[in-house]
Amino acid sequence: MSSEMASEYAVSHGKAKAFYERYERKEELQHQTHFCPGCGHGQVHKMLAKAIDELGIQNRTILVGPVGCGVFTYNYFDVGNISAAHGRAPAVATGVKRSRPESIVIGYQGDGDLAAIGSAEILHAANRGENITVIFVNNAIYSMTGGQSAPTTLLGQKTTTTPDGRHTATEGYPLHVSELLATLEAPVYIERVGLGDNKQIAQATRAVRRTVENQVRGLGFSMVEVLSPCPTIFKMTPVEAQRWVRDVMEKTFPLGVFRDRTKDAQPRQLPEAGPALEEIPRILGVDIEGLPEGNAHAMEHAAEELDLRVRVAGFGGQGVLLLGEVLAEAGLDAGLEVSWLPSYGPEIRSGTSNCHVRLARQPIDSPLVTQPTVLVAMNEPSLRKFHSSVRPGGWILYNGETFPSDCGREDVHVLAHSFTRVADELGDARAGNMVMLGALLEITAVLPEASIDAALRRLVKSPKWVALDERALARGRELYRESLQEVGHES
Ligand SMILES: Cc1ncc(C[n+]2csc(CCOP(=O)(O)OP(=O)(O)O)c2C)c(N)n1
Ligand code: SF4
Ligand SMILES: [Mg+2]
Repeated sequence: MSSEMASEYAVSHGKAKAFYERYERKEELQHQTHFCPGCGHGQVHKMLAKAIDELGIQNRTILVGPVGCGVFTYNYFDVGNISAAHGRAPAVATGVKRSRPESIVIGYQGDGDLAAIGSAEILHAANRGENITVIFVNNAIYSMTGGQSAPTTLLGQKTTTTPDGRHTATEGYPLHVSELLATLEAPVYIERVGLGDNKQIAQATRAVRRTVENQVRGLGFSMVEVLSPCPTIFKMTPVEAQRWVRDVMEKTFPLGVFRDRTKDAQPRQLPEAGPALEEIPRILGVDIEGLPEGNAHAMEHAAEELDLRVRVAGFGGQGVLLLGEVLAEAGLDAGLEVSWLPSYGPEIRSGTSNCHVRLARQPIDSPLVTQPTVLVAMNEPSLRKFHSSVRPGGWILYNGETFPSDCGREDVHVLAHSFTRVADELGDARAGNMVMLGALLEITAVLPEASIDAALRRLVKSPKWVALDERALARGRELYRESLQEVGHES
């Protein structure tokens, strides 16, 4: 073997320089990523980091991350990072590349992100021939949100939204994004690769590098589509998922190069720098003197009004979202302004779940609750995560017999109890959420019981569960009243 060949085949271990030394995402997980074992995203991340290293572009790379399981690109890649709204990476990448043409701008997207909600953005960025790189990780499903069908879901493939399998009559045909974009004039390079076996992985590594290199050479729009396993949602072992990509997925999505104009393409002319910011009002003929300063005081008037901000957090399966929904529905029934915002963790494995609920008399400006007046912590990790965010004078309801002393605060009220055990004694531990809700309702006293009853009956269909939940709510109210007596107050 020649020394040149030997270096091509040399195995190198170690982390690419384009990755951070430590991942600061979570204190306890700094040595690993959030991806499940066998996830294709992890492999594609490595390929991209390697390409950035090899091309020596780390200092001028700007990575535009997606919403989906690839959302944490900014935790892993030590480059410039931007998080785009779901599907918008090609539009964001366009803006970045045009304003910083010397940068290497890479959009990273899943199939839900790119082929569903972001189908317009990718189509037009490709059609304009933007000089950007797109890494498209196609696992034929919405993984992060738990397995709904995507435009790339295969015919017959069962998903949570196509439980009998995808049918052409109802969901149409799998969308062939690479082939579709290759019908456009402008794109310079489009290839579909897979992660189905080692040979495919080697080809994918080359293709990822090539799409980045094309941009370094200034050639124009390049995209690599990577058929990728998601063992968790496919409900397969990592090896089975990898084989499925090769033996099943590839039949619908053949691998290959669909467009290669890199030989003839001329480096794209960079647009001339735009006018200086201060020049813009003059060009537009706008007089900026005397424009209003903005409405910074708009919220002040709502201060004394009802403004209940609740954060509910726990493990998936504890009824976190339902607790929030009952609260919000009851608020609606009582004629209040309400918002309910669920928040799922992107990693299916740890299965955390939390939601934000606001009840107010004034219109609600944002559904986000970053500083709750009441925190309902259904497990210890949630308490640890959110206890410091509670507003002074607010409440923490904690599902645990003893409140961890290092989470104590002088300036908030605490009600700690094993609400799950109480529910278990009532008939089913899963009603622990309603025991906690009962305590919350008694503490806050903002909602009439009739509204709670109406909400419960709307959201819980089984009469058996409605009856149990009502007992749980009543017991939660009692627990709060009893706690007042214990500390010598009379309610
Ligand atoms: C505007 C908007 N709509 C919907 C969602 C919910 N959502 C989050 S990720 C996702 C789909 C993810 O699927 P995909 O892009 O294929 O990524 P994967 O998790 O499979 O890698 C959806 C619909 C969202 N976050 N924002
Ligand atoms: S759910 Fe699927 S796509 Fe998401 S991290 Fe796990 S294996 Fe990867
Ligand atoms: Mg997907």
